[in-house]
Amino acid sequence: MNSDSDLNLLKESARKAASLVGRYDFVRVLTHYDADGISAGAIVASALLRANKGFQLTFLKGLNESFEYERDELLIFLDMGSGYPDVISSVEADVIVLDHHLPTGKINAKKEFVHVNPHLYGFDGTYELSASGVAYFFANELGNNRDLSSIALVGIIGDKQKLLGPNEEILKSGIEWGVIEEKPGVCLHSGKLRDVLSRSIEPYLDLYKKDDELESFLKKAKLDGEKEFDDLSIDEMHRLANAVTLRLLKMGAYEGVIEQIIGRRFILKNLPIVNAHMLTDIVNSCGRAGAMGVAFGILAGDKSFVEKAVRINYEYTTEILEELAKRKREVKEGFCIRYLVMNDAPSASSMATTFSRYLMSDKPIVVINVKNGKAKVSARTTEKLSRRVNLAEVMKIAAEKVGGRGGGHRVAAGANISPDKIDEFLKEVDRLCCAMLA
Ligand SMILES: [Mn+2]
Repeated sequence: MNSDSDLNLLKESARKAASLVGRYDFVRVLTHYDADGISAGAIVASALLRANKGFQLTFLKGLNESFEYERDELLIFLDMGSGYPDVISSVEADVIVLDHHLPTGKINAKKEFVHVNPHLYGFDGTYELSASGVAYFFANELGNNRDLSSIALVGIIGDKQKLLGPNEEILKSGIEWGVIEEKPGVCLHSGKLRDVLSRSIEPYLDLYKKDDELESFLKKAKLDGEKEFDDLSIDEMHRLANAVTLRLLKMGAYEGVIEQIIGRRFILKNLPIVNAHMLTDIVNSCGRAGAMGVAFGILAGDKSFVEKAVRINYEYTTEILEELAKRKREVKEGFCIRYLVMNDAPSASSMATTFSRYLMSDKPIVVINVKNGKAKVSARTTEKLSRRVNLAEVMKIAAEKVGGRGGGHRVAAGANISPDKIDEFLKEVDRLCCAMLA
């Protein structure tokens, strides 16, 4: 933890960003398509709208993708930029970067430039502030936008952060403003308990299509599978929390997961889906499915998108649950890592996250998905292992060695490489992880 003065410096830099916006009538916003990026986009869009600024919002998979702009525009990059100093340095327009990825080099901006990133002010951007949180502080320098704290929480949960430091301040601010409510219990989706448990991915309980196991789970916990999660009594919620904890421990899940999902859950009182945990999963799956507009609509408060978003989430979840069951046996052992190479799979990153958090938490895992002639790499590990292994470094070095590009966070990183270099890349990743773990 750090002192308050650090957060004041971050806010000061957010204020500089806000005053740069003051010089423009129109802003071009580029954001990432995951839950944190979409939340950051929704926060910045609302704040710009309220400040009477025109804007265009574009979703990108990353800065490997090209983007267009005019030289007399202001560009705001959300949830990206800090790890791509060369791309940001090449932009011939005024630029604001609101990001939380580890800054990897010096940015030599061509014009006006404001960089707001928790790492620059002594905070850990992996756990203490996400892009949606940075966007929240920026929005509150543009005006009073404290009601947007509920959207910031979606990004915080989406990036699996902790409610510490600046994140804790955002949570407090949301509770004070009456848009977030904290309740005791376990973080699961709303719905019939039986469906909720069997279809849960975060936490993954490994009860999908395991009807007998699910029934005995319910019976042991003295819970009625037909009951709605939202209608559980305090006692029932308590028994559910205990049963989920026990199951996770038996599965060999990473112990840090338990403190994240057991104890308290959050209600977002000013959004169309009030279960924070469920909304985060829905926003995430809409992003994965390429339906960023649907997720954005919900975060902007539009109820008419809910039905479509819930359907997208259902389909996405089914795909992931089927894929997890099928691929579990295909995971291979390296010396210091595990890895899985897939072709045309729905999502490498969700698979990597679930394996690392719930099923194989004792070694870093690297999941590669080959699609359209490109190999997309997702690497994940636990917070505990990340004290020794820095996956951002590993991905960067190994990808560059084979002519690709990589980076990210210590616990969660990625790379893009050429499919014919996969073996060489994996060898280098394993070697680097062994060296760091030694
Ligand atoms: Mn993020």
